[in-house]
This record gives sequence, structure tokens and C-alpha cells, in this order.
Amino acid sequence: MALLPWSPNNNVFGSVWLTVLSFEALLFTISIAFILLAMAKERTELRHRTAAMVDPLTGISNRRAFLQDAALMAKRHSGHPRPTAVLLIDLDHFKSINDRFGHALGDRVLEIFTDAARQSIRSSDLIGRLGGEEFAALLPEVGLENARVAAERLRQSVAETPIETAAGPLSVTVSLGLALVAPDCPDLPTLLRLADEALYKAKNAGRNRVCWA
Ligand code: GH3
Ligand code: MG
Ligand code: MG
Repeated sequence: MALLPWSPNNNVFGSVWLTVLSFEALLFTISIAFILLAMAKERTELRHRTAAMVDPLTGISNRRAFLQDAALMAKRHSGHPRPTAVLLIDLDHFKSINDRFGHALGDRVLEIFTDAARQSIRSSDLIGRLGGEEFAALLPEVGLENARVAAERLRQSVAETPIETAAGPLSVTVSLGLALVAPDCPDLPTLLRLADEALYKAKNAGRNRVCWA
């Protein structure tokens, strides 16, 4: 108020400046309200988008997000001299773990497995939970030998890390199917099908092993 021009009749409330100032304050309040509303809407949208893409138990990509990101990544790395690999991973006899130790421990096994899997691959590789106790990873530019090493590292780290339960340590194993982009560059669905066939082989051969297409 001290900075406002002096009003001759000294009637502050009748001054046009007060009207201007009040109008400005009103505009300011309305703008802030709109900005806050827009921010809240954006946060809600982000939360919904994340919920649609992230598996709530393990915090990694769900099936939809994995398939979407993997298709993009496989395409981006196609033509590279070192091929891209797909790994399908399935926990062995998981139903029996649930049956013997309860669903809550089963959930914990899935979380512990996810941590082990993330540590066995590069941070630039993709990993996702396809559903239940089945997971997939996309390893771009690895080649067969490195992909086998990564798969074997993961298999071993799960097998060698028993999970503490009230009834004592529980040993968990996984079976893995591995497929590589062939020179004729098949698409992701073909790669996943090949990896699934390899996983089936690993299960039939006695589980706790890596097989490749
Ligand atoms: P295999 O070695 O042949 O893979 O046998 P499996 O018992 O692992 O496979 P199966 O498909 O028979 O059983 C999978 C089980 O996984 C059945 C289902 O109840 C359980 N499951 C699926 N999702 C979840 C989950 O989010 N949490 C828990 N605790 N269990 C789950
Ligand atoms: Mg299983
Ligand atoms: Mg399964």
C-alpha cells in the first residue's frame, strides 16, 4: 500500500488501485488452483500408467510392458553382429512350495528370485514377469556364449541361495529356456516360442537347468 500513488481524498477503499490489486489477487488464486489441479491430474495419470505396466509384487515390468518394450528393443538392436537373446525362466515345482509353506512364502520366493535375476543380468537388459512364476529377460547384443553364461549364473545363484522358512532352509530351483535371434532375424513372438520350447526341454530333462533352442 505504501508504494501506491497517494490518493487525494485519502480514501483507500475507494481507490481504483485497490480494485486492480484485488482483481490481480483473484486471478493469481485462480491460476494457482488450476496449476495444482493439473499437477494432481498428471500424478493420477502417472500412477495409473505405472499400475498398468508394473507387476505389483515384484516391481518389474508385467507381461504387457515386457512384450511391448522387448519388441522395441529387439528391433533397435537387430542387425547388430552380436545377436539378442531371450530367456524364459520358470520356477520349479512352485505349486508344491505354495502348498507346503503357504502363499505368503511363495510370494516371498518370487520377490527373492526377482532380486537374484536382476543381479544376474546387465542393468540395460530387460526383465519382466510374464505371469505366475514365469519370467522373461531380453539380453541385447550378447551372443550365445554370453547368454548361456548369464542364464547359468542365474540358475546357480537361485539354486545356491536357500530361503529361510520356519521349517528350515528351503531350496528353490529354476528352469531356463534360451533362444537367440537367428540370422534371418525372427520377430519377438518367434523368439519367445523358441525359448518356450527350450524351457519345456529343460523341464523334461529334470529341471534346474538351462536349455537352448
Ligand atoms: P513346474 O516345475 O512344472 O513349473 O511346476 P510348477 O508347480 O512350478 O507349475 P504349475 O504351473 O503347476 O504351478 C504354478 C503355481 O504358481 C500355481 C499357482 O498357484 C502359483 N502362483 C501363480 N502366481 C502366484 C503368485 O503370485 N504368488 C504365489 N504365491 N503363487 C502363485
Ligand atoms: Mg513352474
Ligand atoms: Mg509355469
